[in-house]
Parts: sequence; C-alpha cells; structure tokens
Amino acid sequence: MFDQTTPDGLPKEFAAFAGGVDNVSAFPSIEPSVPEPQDGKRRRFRTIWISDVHLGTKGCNAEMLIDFLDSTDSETMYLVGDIIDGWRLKKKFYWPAAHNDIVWRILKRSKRGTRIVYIPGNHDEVVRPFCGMNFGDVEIRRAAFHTTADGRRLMVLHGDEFDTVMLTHRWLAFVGDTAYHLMMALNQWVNKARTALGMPYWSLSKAAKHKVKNAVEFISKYEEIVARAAGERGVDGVVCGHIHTAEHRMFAHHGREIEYWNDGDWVEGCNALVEHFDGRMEILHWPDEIAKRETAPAAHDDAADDVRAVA
Ligand SMILES: [Mn+2]
Repeated sequence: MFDQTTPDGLPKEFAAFAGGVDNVSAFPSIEPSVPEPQDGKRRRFRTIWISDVHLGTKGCNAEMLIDFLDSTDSETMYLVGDIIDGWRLKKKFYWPAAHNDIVWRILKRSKRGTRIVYIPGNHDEVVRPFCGMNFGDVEIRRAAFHTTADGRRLMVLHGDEFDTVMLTHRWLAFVGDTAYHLMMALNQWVNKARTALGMPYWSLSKAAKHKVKNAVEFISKYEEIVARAAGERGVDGVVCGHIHTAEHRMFAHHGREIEYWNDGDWVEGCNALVEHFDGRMEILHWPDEIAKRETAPAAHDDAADDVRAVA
C-alpha cells in the first residue's frame, strides 16, 4: 500500500493532505505549523502582559494564545512567568507543535521590534539563574519596573514570592468552576459507593465549597500582600500573575492609592493585560474578544435589518 513515496520519503497517500506533508517535513525548521496570518490586521497596544501559559502541559490553551498573538501587537511585551512548565515537563515530556508555534511567534515579535521582557516564574524557575542576561533580544529579568504612558510606575513580577506557603497547587484545583462542578458530580459517585458499603453520607461538595471559600480568601489576601509590597517599594502599582486570577483592584497604602493588576492565565481564563497608548490599562478576556469579533458582522446585519424595518 505504501510502496509509492513522495520526495520527502513519505507515503504517497499522505500527499493527499495538502500542506500536511509540508508541515511534517518542515517541523524541524523554523516555520510554525500554524502559519501566521498575512493580512496584518492587529490591534496595537503600548504594552502587553501575559503569564501562566504553562507550555509543556495539556492545560495550556495554545489555540487561544496563538489567536491572541496573531491578533495583537505591542511596543513592549512582558512574559510574567510560568510560560514554560518545567515541573510538568520533568515528569512527562509533552511538547506539541502548537507550543513551538507560540515560542516561534514570541521570537518573531522580538525580531519585528517588540521589546520582550521575560520574568521567569516558579514553574520556569530553571530560567531564573539567567536573570539579568539577554537571550537574543529577549531580556530575562527577575522583576521589572514599567512606566506607563501617563507616568505611573508599576512593579512587574511573577508573584510566587508572596505565596509563602506555596498554596499554589491546593488552590489551583479549586479555583476553577470546572473543578468545582466535577467535585459535585464526583460527590454523587462517592456517596453511591459509600451507601453500597454501608457508610454514612459525606458531602464532598460541602468540603469543596469550604475549599472554594478558602481559595477566595487566599486570593484576596494574596492581592493585598502584593499591593502592600508595591506600596512599600514606593511605586504606583504592581502587575503580577501566578494565581491564575485576572484582576484589577485598588488598595490604600499610607494614604496612597496602589493599583493591583493580575494578567490571569492561558489555562482557564485566557486573559491578557494591555496598556493603551494613553496609559489606560485593561484586562482582555480573549474568548470574549473572539466572540465580539465574530458577532460584529452579525450586529451590522441587525443594524441593516433595523434600517430596512424603518424604511
Ligand atoms: Mn506561578
């Protein structure tokens, strides 16, 4: 069946998948498996912050991030840690082509002139010894100070520095609604088994709810601690990641207002923090942005319908 081969040495049958063979043969080269769109329509920002991408894990929403990277551009981009998950990679090597595509796109951005600052987090702590060095044009830093267009000074760091108890793993499991609902479903299961074994009812979901409450308290406390640290450093605010919870909050510190920004993650939330050219900052929830983009033509049609109705 596979006696005829293409010039790449691949069975002829594979050539039927237009582009597929190219992808296979091009994999070790520098071209991404998902090509960058050539239309050049990108939303431009002064600054973009992303973190907690967790490349090398199944959790990473690579498809969403590729869409984000292909739809935006900025003068500066901060990679605020946990970009590559070294912890997970050590246990099991997982590196799909899409994860290469993300690295490729980030390096391409740098080539195009975006200043890239990579602040390693706790999951990519293997990169931390290289802080202060440059990898090509990518600056690797332990933390950074960013001045917004309107002159605010922001401290940029991953944020595990303030997670002293390293609650990361525990709360990560409970923050997501998905995990919570899974818990609820599991509850029925556990109790069916318990009943069968003649054991009394035990509420796993109640235990989960307690954990969720703890997680909410943990997040709130964490935000407060990070903002206080920024206040003590005399800056106007802080940008961090780590807890996978995109947020903007204001805190008072000795009569001064301190901004707390968390750029979220690309596992569940798919958030990025952006600074517009006037210094205004915004958290983008990328699935919402995609939905807006896709409903925009429909909204236009609705408007046309309205016009027709009036006429
Ligand atoms: Mn982290």
